[in-house]
Amino acid sequence: MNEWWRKSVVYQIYPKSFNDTTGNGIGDLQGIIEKLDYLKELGVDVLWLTPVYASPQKDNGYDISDYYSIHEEYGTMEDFDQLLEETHQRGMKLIMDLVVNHTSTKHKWFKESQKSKENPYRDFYIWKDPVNGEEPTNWVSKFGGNAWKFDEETGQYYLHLFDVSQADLNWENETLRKHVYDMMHFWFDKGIDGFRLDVINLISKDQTFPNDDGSMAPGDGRKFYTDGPRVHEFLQEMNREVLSKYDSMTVGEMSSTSIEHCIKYSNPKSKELSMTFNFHHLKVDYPNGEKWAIADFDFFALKKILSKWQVEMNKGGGWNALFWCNHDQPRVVTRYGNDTTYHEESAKMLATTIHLMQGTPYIYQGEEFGMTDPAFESIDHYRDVETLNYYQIMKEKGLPEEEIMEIIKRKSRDNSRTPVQWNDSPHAGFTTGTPWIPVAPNFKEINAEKAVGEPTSIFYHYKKLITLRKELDLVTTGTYRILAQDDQNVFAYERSSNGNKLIVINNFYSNETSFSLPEEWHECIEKSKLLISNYAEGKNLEKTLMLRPYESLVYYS
Ligand code: TEU
Repeated sequence: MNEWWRKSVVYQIYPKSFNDTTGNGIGDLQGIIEKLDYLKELGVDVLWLTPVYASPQKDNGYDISDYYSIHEEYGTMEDFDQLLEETHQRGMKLIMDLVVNHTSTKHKWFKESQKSKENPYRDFYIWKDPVNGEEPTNWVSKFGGNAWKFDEETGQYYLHLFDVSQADLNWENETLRKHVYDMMHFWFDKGIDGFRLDVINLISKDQTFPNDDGSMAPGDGRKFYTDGPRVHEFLQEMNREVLSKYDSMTVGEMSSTSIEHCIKYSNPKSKELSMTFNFHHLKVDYPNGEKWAIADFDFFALKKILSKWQVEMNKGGGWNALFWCNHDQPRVVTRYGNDTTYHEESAKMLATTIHLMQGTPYIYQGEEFGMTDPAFESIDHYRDVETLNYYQIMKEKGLPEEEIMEIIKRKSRDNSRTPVQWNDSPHAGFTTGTPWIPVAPNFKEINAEKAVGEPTSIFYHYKKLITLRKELDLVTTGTYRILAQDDQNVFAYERSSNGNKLIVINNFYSNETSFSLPEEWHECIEKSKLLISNYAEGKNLEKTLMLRPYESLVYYS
């Protein structure tokens, strides 16, 4: 197997917000088919679809009620087969989302499980007796509140690390695991090219189910199920039973993980997954680890974290998924860039920063032409279950409405879930009906059609970065080294391999700043070539470079 995914670029599609062809305000599979040529033009290799299975949509498809059928609003299994075929015809691959830490409580397994303690499906989920008349542990759900829900019928609680409608599966049960593997075979037999595995490092729980003493946060609980006791064993079994039989790629979404574990998950020797997502670089704007609070991002922490993962994953033989954006994160140009005065410059700079690192880059729909957070002012515009829960929690804490809305505006997962801005027609060309969530107000200035029509747009910057990865092996294989670590404005690094090297220099701020080239690079000045930059006029490499706001320069020697 040639590990093609090491040289690939992945594009993430959130179908609900991608493109609607029926006019019901919800994106669909035919809508994706309609845009395949656009994606081919961008140059991406793999499409990742977030869940399109049957679902009550409490968490936009991450609550699955049937793994074997397509959610009605998205289309039919025939539409899916057509999408897969047309994707392959264009030389691209397709991966699905595998959500097997939990199912919807509307899944038939859960419905059976709920019937009685003796039901054969009872043990597919995590049921526990009350302790002193209360919840079995003090663990909190990621969407707020206690993570256990009492069921009157049988007098026990079930565990839900996410929404109350997302019941955690019991991976200790061998029959359940077999059911999961059978389902994976079903999709592979259709011809899909792999899976993104949702919160896969949470599947193995500490079987003693202890209370959390609150050393991280009150009732946090994470240490009892994150990278849990049998997680590697389960993934090795999944690899043996399923993954090893196909030429596929897998990317595990790893909540609050560590480098040591990610090396194990993604080193080919452990026979688990191809690569991992981690989120440490996206928590540098969480004051004291708290998501629902506002702080400027910590630039030194950002450089340090990304660099550490570059170096150590490589050393340990692991493989990083590289990304700034996904459907759970605010838009990066608003978050770490500048979405007003330097929209284009900062969007390109951020793209260059991540795309020339080692790993497999992911582009989230709309990122390729600089979509921003929508800055909705009213809670009525928000749809996400986590956002709505935290709105209530913050209200109950007594925070003033204005402050709550300021936090939600910056932090809500809906920031990335507004419809893709295709053009400047009503609803940005996403739908002829009423979109399920409003379109961001800036769609007339920021949209795909405009970007494709301008040769210097963000879109073509992404396209060029994708091409560079294809042309220069160094981007995939080269050694990473951070430069000017203490610089307060610049994130610079070097990639080198077999006597060739790249220097990537990025100004992360709106002020001008000077950058002193490291000594070892002085002898390369003459023969260095500017590969990609984000201002119309480039510049030659010099001992001291004056960098314009958000300027990004990449030289090859
Ligand atoms: O997300 C898991 C996860 O831990 C987060 O990124 C989550 O959105 C965050 O903790 C909230 O602050 C995955 C999916 O990407 C997400 O959309 C689902 O809601 C979640 O799993 C449950 O399936």
